Amino acid sequence: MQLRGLLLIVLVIGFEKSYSQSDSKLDPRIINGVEAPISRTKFQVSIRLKQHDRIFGRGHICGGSLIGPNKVLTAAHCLYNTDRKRYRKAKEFIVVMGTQNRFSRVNGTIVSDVTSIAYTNSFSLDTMRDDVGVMFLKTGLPANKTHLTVSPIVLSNSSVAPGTKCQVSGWGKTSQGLLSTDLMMTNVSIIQQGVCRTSYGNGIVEGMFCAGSLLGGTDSCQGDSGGPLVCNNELVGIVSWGNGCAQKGFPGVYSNVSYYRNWIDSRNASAPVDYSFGFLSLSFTLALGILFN
Ligand code: 4AZ
Repeated sequence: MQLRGLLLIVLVIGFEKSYSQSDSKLDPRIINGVEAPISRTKFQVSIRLKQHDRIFGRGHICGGSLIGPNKVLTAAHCLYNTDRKRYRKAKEFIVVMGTQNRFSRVNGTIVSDVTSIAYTNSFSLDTMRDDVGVMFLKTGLPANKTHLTVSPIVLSNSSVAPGTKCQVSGWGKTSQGLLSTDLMMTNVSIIQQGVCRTSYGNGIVEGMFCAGSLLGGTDSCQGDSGGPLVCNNELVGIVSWGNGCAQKGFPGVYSNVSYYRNWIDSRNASAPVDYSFGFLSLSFTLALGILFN
């Protein structure tokens, strides 16, 4: 009995300690950004779980980018239900665009159901390899008329030089530790693969790259996942993972849009679950192996 009491006290003290520790190093997360100008984020979408969005805005789980009138690029991990260890169904999502404030529907806001999703069978939550996914919208951009606050972004098809200044945006966690009400944006620089590997070692595989500030201080964070990293008006990266957010020496890790470009381009509304990237990369690896043998 006494032992149990003692154990309880130890547990409580232990808990308080770890709680206050994580509280005090409240890493500034889109941490230390500014409110995103609508003119520069017309392609930004909010991906939500329909079930949780009965209070409009509460269901936000991830960002995404509009890459065609009915096509959204995001991260595979945004499509995955980690509790149930399976991909979600398209009907579990809604996609919202043309909003700055997550909780407000304004003139021009589009709310769409999702008709199908696509991902690769090689995505792994353990390694975050191939963290790329596509969604198709039921009611995307209306055809034949320009929309004031929503428009798709062009995909990059080449790698971007280290040092290039780019922008990442989203409603992810801020330095307060909560999802943001307003869409935020910050500047991050593309980081050399070798430097990225000094931070993350072999955790960085093909299809990943780092962007951020090695000094820390500004970064994407939880809830920004799936969202856009834009350089020179082209979509270059997808927010994927990192060691915490905005920590010195640990920049954000992004999926490389140009690396996945062929896979992304070849997805269409009638190709829901897909295995071709895994297959293609396997054949590519085999082909390279044969070539260099
Ligand atoms: C996350 O947990 C997450 N700093 C997203 C982005 C980054 C870290 C974590 C990058 O979804």
